[in-house]
Amino acid sequence: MGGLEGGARYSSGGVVTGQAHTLALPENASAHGHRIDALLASSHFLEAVLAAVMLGWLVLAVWRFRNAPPTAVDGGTRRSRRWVMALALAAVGVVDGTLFVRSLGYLDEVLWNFGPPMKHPDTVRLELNAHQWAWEARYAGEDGHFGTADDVVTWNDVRVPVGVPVWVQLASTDVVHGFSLPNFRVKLDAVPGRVNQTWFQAAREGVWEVACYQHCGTSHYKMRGELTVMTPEAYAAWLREASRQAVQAYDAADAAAHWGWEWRAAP
Ligand SMILES: [Cu+2]
Repeated sequence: MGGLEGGARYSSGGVVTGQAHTLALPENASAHGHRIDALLASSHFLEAVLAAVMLGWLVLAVWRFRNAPPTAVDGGTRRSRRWVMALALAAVGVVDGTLFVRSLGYLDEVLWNFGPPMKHPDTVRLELNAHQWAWEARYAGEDGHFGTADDVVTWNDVRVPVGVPVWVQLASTDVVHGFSLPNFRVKLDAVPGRVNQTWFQAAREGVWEVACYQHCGTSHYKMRGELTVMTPEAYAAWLREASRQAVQAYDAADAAAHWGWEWRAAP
């Protein structure tokens, strides 16, 4: 067992049930995570090529000049300087250029594209409040509005249906936290005084880790929740029941429990 760190997959009882890794990354459970993995894989590949070329060049130089007397380095000839400049620029252009273009594609099509969560009729809207040291989640409940008696509030227990966009609005009540779903390649800063937004879509059912990636105080290591990806039917049944119970337990005088906000427009 590899322990819980690194985005282990575990059952709802908190027991590790298995870890499948590609490229030493946590198992990908999201619809878009493979694009991040592909970016990492392509940069690793290009770096390996660069390292091989540089090492090869070094070995070649040592072998070729093995019997030459040592001479002071004077910066080489104009021609050799041009060669070095051209190769360095080509390396930066190819490696960083590839990463830049593919990252822009990801930003345009996924990360900064709130079209899918805005258009999908079953999008789950989720307000998340980071604390020292827990994740509090708020769902609008049966009425579809935040800030009403039937809002469902959970602690370290985020539930979403599989296959639909999950639109997250994230805040913090104390210090800067980092909302991280390692298995979904999702990271977002939780900053006091502002609401940050992101979205993701689960590709399969399971129980996954909700982690804090920002050191946020003495018990930062305990700041961990579970993300349960359910069938749409199970999710709907859970939300209906939790919403019904929330109405019964609602206490208008409990100001601390009313931390939600009006749902914001897409950034
Ligand atoms: Cu934290």
